[in-house]
Amino acid sequence: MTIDTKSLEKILQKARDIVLIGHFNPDGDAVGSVTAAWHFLRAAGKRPRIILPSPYPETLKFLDPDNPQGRIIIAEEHLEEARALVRDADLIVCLDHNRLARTEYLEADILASKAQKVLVDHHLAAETFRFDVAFSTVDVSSTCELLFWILLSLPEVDGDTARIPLPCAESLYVGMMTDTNNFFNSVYPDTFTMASLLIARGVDKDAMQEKVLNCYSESRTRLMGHMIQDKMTLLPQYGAAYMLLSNLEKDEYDYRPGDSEGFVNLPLAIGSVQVSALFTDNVDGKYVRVSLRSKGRIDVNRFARRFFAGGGHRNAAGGRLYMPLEEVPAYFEHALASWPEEEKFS
Ligand SMILES: [Mn+2]
Repeated sequence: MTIDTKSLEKILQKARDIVLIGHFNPDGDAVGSVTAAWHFLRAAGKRPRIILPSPYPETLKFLDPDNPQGRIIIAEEHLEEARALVRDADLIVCLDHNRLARTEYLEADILASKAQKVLVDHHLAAETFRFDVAFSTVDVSSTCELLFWILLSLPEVDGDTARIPLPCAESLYVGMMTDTNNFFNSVYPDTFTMASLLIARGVDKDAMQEKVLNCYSESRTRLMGHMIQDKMTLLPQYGAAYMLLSNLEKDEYDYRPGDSEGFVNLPLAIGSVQVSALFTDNVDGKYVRVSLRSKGRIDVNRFARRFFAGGGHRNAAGGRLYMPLEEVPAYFEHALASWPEEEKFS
């Protein structure tokens, strides 16, 4: 895949202080894309900084650049520092989110900043009009894959992956690996090309898997068992299943950010389940986080937009509900019952 990067090249030439911003509740693709961009820009002589709105999973800590200037700044914990960086940047790059609102605390600051703004994202209906340059397509596995093809198209790389620093290549691989659920979904022919090129570049695929997928705590694996055994409800009339995760249970199982990553996929292993939902109390208890997954042509992106104030992709979407967790099952059933037939499939 080649990408026209001319307008980006012009912006990059002039920029020195570059702020890379991921989304709230960062996943592997968010952390992978901001750290990959950091390593690339740093090697290119720029002064990049990374901001994530909220803490990210501990299993991804190894991607955090081991450098005081690379340290990821969590806006939730260091809001003034994050705001100052956004204000003083020459260039802001938003990665892996389609709406500035997904930066949670920083939307107004980003809009007010005089910095040039670039978007790199793979979600539907991105706010491209808010950016000077926007790379936005849904025909890639992940933001990391899109970023990989952008980097490869830049003249200083010119298709030669040897010119991509190894830590950058590792971050790109991890973002693609996590967003595809380790090549389980959202994989395109180019995704395998990317994986092949990155492995040839020196990325240790097995080591990445080991660090990201096999380094959870005991309590996380026990929580997973508890969710399947005690918290999963099937609604056969809708081919649906859902699980509820309360803040009380999070305490009981010593929950860390990212621990419920992948839980929403578990019910899909059941042949009759076509749609799966995970409802999680947010840390502050102010709302319920909604994760949705589906099989085949069932479109949970449109489902999330209509009923859960969110969106995403056809088979993976999310949103929020402002109601107590115990009211969610009735709302979910109501949503399934009133989901218009013409919106179910895409
Ligand atoms: Mn992503």
